[in-house]
Amino acid sequence: MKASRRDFIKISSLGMGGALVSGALFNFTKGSILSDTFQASDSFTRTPTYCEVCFWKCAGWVYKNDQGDIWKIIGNDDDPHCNGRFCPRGTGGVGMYYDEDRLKTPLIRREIGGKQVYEEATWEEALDHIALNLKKVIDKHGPECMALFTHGSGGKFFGDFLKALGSNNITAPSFAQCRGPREVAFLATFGEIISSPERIDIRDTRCLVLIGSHLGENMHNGQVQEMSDAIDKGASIITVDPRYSTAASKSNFWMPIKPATDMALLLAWMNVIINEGWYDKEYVEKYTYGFEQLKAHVQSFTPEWAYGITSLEPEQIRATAKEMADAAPAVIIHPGRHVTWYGDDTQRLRAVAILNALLGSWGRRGGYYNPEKIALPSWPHPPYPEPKRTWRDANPGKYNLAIEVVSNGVCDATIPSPDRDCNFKAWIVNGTNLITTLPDQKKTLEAIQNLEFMVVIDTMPMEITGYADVALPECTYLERYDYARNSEHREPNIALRMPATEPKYNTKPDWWIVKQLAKRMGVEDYFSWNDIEELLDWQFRQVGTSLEEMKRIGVKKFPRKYDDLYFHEGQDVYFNTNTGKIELYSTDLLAEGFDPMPVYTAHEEPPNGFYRLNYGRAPMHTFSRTSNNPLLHDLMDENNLWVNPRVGREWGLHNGQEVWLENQDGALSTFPVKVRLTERIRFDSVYMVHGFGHNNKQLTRTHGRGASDTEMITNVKTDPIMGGTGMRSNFVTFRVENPHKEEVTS
Ligand SMILES: Nc1nc2c(c(=O)[nH]1)N[C@H]1C(S)=C(S)[C@@H](COP(=O)(O)OP(=O)(O)OC[C@H]3O[C@@H](n4cnc5c(=O)[nH]c(N)nc54)[C@H](O)[C@@H]3O)O[C@H]1N2
Ligand SMILES: Nc1nc2c(c(=O)[nH]1)N[C@H]1C(S)=C(S)[C@@H](COP(=O)(O)OP(=O)(O)OC[C@H]3O[C@@H](n4cnc5c(=O)[nH]c(N)nc54)[C@H](O)[C@@H]3O)O[C@H]1N2
Ligand code: SF4
Ligand SMILES: [Mo]
Repeated sequence: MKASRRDFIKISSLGMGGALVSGALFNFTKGSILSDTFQASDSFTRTPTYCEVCFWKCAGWVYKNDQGDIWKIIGNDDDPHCNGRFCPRGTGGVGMYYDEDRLKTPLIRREIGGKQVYEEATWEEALDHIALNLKKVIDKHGPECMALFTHGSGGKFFGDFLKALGSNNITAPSFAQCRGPREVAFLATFGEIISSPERIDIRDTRCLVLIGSHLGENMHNGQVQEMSDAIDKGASIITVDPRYSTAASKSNFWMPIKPATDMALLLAWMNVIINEGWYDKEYVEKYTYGFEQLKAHVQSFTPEWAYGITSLEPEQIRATAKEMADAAPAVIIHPGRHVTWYGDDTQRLRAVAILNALLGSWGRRGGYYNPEKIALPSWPHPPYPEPKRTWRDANPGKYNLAIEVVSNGVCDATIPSPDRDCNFKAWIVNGTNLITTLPDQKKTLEAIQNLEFMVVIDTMPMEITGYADVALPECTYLERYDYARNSEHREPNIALRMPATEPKYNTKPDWWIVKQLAKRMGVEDYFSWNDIEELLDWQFRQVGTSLEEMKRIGVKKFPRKYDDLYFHEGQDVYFNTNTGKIELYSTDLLAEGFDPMPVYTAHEEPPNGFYRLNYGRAPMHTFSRTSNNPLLHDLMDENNLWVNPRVGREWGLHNGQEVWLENQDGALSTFPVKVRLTERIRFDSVYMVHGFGHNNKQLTRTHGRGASDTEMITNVKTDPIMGGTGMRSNFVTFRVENPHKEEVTS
């Protein structure tokens, strides 16, 4: 077989040999969180951190025993993200540090004897090689032909590096594969985005409506805690989910909606709430724009109409509308987070936003609060050069309402096409496993083959690292400083991450990597601090604290500037929309040629013998990043395929049986997945947890365990408003015999 431009490199590195590779370190036993491995000790030292296992970024303390082993991580009591408690993944974060499969030293792709291999390199060699190649791309195509894909803390250093070089094509999958549609929808409605942690006052709510948000499996810490407190205080929970989720099991109402039909339910709820006069009249009158148009618009969307589409009983639709209205304004129709489902997602989230507006929950206790954060100044630097082109020029006329760079837009524009005069030529990929993260793997791989250069910075040998020209090993969050966490909340607060221990192997933090690269690329003026301690201490001193104090306390809270967590009675409020009001009728969407009010459109149905592929989270894993983590792997080592027993009978499937998946376009799963027969999933769908089915053999624990949902997502419904990738219009069928057998024997 001829080598393609960029072969996936499976074999371990060539060259300097085993010196840097230590043997298996610890033999973790089932369920243990280190306690079987290390001696308990009376004398501990503790250092502050914030967790990097997911993006809730809980602040905690890392404890080391007197042998210097990291012993445990626990939550910081002062932290509003976690209130002193970590989720199972956060506790298991120690496994990221101890994982013996980690990337251990820089690797450079070389062609030796016609075969592509990774050669171990020193940091000097790797950084020189990167600088040389980025300069080549810049000289030939301009700096705007570089893009950064990033997810996670170190991204800001690389972002600043790219801006210093003259490109602002900085993108994260957390927009177009995740929360983008809700941000654009809420911005169009209220003039503000939701952001993270979500500004929802679950603590004080009387009714929480979850539309697909599977809290309890989605373990975003503070939110899950507040939900359980709210339940204890008697709040009612309404869960709309085709699957009997953990949240559904805690709910007063479970609405097992037919997948892909939520818009019909939302419109019917509006119809009932408006026609019964259950909306907040004073609020709507004072704060909103377009009520009369909305009222006329929803007249035909009765619960009876919605019943035919959603399969939800009209009586249940009315009863739940009443439940929400009785609780209003202390009601939250949850804005969701991973909301890129069917391609009309911005409009669905507009419907969610409008419903909240009708019930007057925005700006009200138990609804949506007004979050605040402090302004932590940036280290002074020269102005960034003005890029001559941006990702928008590569996607002319598209996604004008996107408020962040659209990752799949950058990916598309990396594949040469006669329709566009600009292509991306170099990618820097930091902390995102694009192969499992972007839908339509074939396209992602095609884009990568068209690159002149790709650098990947990761802690683990993931699928994406196998395609890098240079792979750089970052040390884990337990071994490094990062920028302080500064996210908005009820009270402004900041959190420090500092190293609990020295970096293992030959790994380095992003701040160091970027500073070294900046020097080599002649943009060191933008990073004129000596080291990160100087940078952090300077920043902290601008807001009345210091690195020394932050090391002691980990989290610092600041008083709010204004008493504006909620609206005051009768307060005049200016909303940052074209009309200065909450826009039930969106002037922005209209101006862009889209429906100013949400409409229902039918989505594709599964062909005969196929089932809609539904996917989600497991409490003990985060995407693809934790499946090889020794501690979390012990808690869950593969995903299963949830299949309704009726479907199981039709196919003669039994519990635990391995099946391969094939989708509507003929894509086959590389690995089999075990069937789990359960009434908790509808007969028209199957369900699996995202993040398994790794095909990189260097992930020794998780390679080949379970199946990958991403491999089955080839039909992508792009949201025309903001470019989000709807991923739930894929249908799978079962292959009970190994479809790869022939390939193996031939
Ligand atoms: N099929 C499918 N696709 C999805 C989703 C889905 O459910 N199904 N979910 C979507 C959503 S909601 C999101 S937010 C995105 C998330 O997408 P990603 O952010 O790409 O998530 P991960 O798959 O966890 O990839 C994170 C990468 O960061 C690496 N990493 C971990 N810690 C560090 C670190 O400290 N430093 C560096 N440099 N690297 C680190 C990990 O090893 C891993 O390679 O995926 C989206 N894509
Ligand atoms: N443990 C854990 N927690 C996490 C993460 C993680 O990786 N692990 N990732 C975090 C991130 S970045 C994100 S974005 C969130 C994602 O978490 P959510 O925003 O909660 O995820 P979704 O993918 O929107 O929702 C998944 C749920 O939607 C249901 N569903 C599927 N189709 C439909 C439909 O047509 N209608 C309705 N109403 N429901 C449907 C599924 O059955 C499933 O229960 O989780 C966050 N929390
Ligand atoms: S929710 Fe869990 S994994 Fe996410 S940051 Fe908090 S402790 Fe870490
Ligand atoms: Mo996400």
